[in-house]
Amino acid sequence: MTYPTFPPSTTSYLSKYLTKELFEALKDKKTVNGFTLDMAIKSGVENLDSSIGVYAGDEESYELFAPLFDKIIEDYHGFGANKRHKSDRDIHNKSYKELDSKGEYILSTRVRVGRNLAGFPLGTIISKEQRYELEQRVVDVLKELKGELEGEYYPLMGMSRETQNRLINDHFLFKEGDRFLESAGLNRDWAEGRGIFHNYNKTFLVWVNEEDQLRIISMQKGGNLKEVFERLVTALDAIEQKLSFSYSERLGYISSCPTNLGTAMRASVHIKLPKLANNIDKFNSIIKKYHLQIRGVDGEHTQSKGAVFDISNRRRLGVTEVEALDDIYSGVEALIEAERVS
Ligand code: ADP
Ligand code: IOM
Repeated sequence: MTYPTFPPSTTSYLSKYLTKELFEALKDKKTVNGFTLDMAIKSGVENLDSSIGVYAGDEESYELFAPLFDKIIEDYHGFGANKRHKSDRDIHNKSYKELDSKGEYILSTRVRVGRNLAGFPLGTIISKEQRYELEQRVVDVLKELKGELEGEYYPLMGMSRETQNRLINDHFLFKEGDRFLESAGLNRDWAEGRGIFHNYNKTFLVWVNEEDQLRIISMQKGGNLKEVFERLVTALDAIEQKLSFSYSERLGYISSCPTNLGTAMRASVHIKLPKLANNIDKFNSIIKKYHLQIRGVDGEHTQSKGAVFDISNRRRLGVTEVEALDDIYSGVEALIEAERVS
């Protein structure tokens, strides 16, 4: 393996922080599960338009390759190496109101967390047998959920192309063939051991074995962030009784991409902002002030359509779930106000 060089136009965190010295110091290290620097950086080396460009293979990767990962983590999350993550998902004394009671701006609200099972390597290096074993364990737990969360698991293997496309177009299912995940090893043996669980009205969903082993999702039409978050917490409380997740005292929930450490939570709205779309400076200043992120309507690495944007909390580590929720709540409130008076 030789030191990768990046064209000057590359903006990934990998290209920013992987110095030749760091590369030389880390290139021969290997975690107990066999994860190497080469594997960690492959996605960013092959995809120059990556925003981050690195993935982990297991919890140990974050310690062994800390000289690289910690720089990226500090820059992305503002979380220094001496900090410790804290969790708090109790919103009972929060007075979140419906963000868009007349339904003029917000189309839908979604809150997801990423989770990976303790005792398994992450998806980047998990074996096919382990992936199937993990899928079975997870499905056994999800099938026991009751009440509003009750639903069914649909494996990707054997799902018709038509059903798959419908679920993707309706924003319920992950896409196929993501080149960033492909380079990271996360699409190996596609579609084996992957699938989606959802309740009957598709307000609670679990993706199995995509970028993270689990993406636990609560979503619905409109802007009721509180209701969406509370449903997610109810589901997490139930699932955590049966599954134990990979968690570090320092970094919180372990995820395959460092952007998702900590809370591993992304709370988003799909929101129509035609006036702000034409006033980019104002739009960006609100996004920056409230620590938000803009994505396109079909998820990461896609464009907005018809002035509808995916707005979410950018910080996930070093803030609690409640603080991340405050970022999105106050930020979206400010965006709507700015759109209204523009
Ligand atoms: P993740 O949120 O897990 O990081 P993506 O950004 O790729 O993943 O989004 C996954 C899917 O979730 C996409 O189809 C995207 O359109 C959909 N999505 C995200 N936020 C919302 C939302 N607020 N309402 C409806 N769909 C959403
Ligand atoms: N989380 C991950 N999909 N992403 C940040 C990849 C990247 O663009 O580097």
